[in-house]
Amino acid sequence: MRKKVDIVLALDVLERDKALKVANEVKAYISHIKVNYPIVLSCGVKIIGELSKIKPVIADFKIADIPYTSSLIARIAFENGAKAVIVHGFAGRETVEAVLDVAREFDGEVYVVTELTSSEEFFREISDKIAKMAVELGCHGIIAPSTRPERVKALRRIVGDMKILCPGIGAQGGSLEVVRYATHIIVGRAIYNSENPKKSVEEICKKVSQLD
Ligand code: BMP
Repeated sequence: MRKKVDIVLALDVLERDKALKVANEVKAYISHIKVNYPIVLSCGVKIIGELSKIKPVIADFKIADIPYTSSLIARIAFENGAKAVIVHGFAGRETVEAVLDVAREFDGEVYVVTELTSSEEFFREISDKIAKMAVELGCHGIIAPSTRPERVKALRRIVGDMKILCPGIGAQGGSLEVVRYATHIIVGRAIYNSENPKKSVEEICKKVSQLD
């Protein structure tokens, strides 16, 4: 059983001021800030650099394009200060390799989505294969669903010691039990939509510590 899990703040807010305020309020409790399209499309790509001054940033662009285009997206993320990028495993080995090649230039990390928290419909048949591919290619982590803890347990058996980052805690009703298999939990709305983000993240930390 894991004794410690890191919290990644999923900062899907649209206003720069709110993003910086929330990130600063909870920085003592989180290991990373994850940015996704909503904040980058609203605030511009430079927000990655601004947030990087608070905590290392994971650029969750769920890259899923042909290798060349995927490598361009990854390069923009790393050049702007991201420490890691997220790529969709279903895009295939060539795409993941192209993103890894760019990541190596920046000493960055690549996390591969195995299956989405919101649906297992199409992922059911491929997520184990995606996890195996992530191991074979030397990726740094996988994204796995806290909404299906039994899947996180199964994926942990496939990926060995690799990082597992689990979204879905809080607003999506995922289970904190995944801290037994995950290295990181990803939490967004339960923190940034809270009237008191600091208190909410403290409560999550408390619940996690009570699980051990
Ligand atoms: P929230 O805690 O507000 O539900 O946010 C979850 C975050 O994790 C969002 O940024 C979402 O895009 C991301 N995510 C997810 O919810 N499920 C997945 O399977 C993969 C994700 O990256």
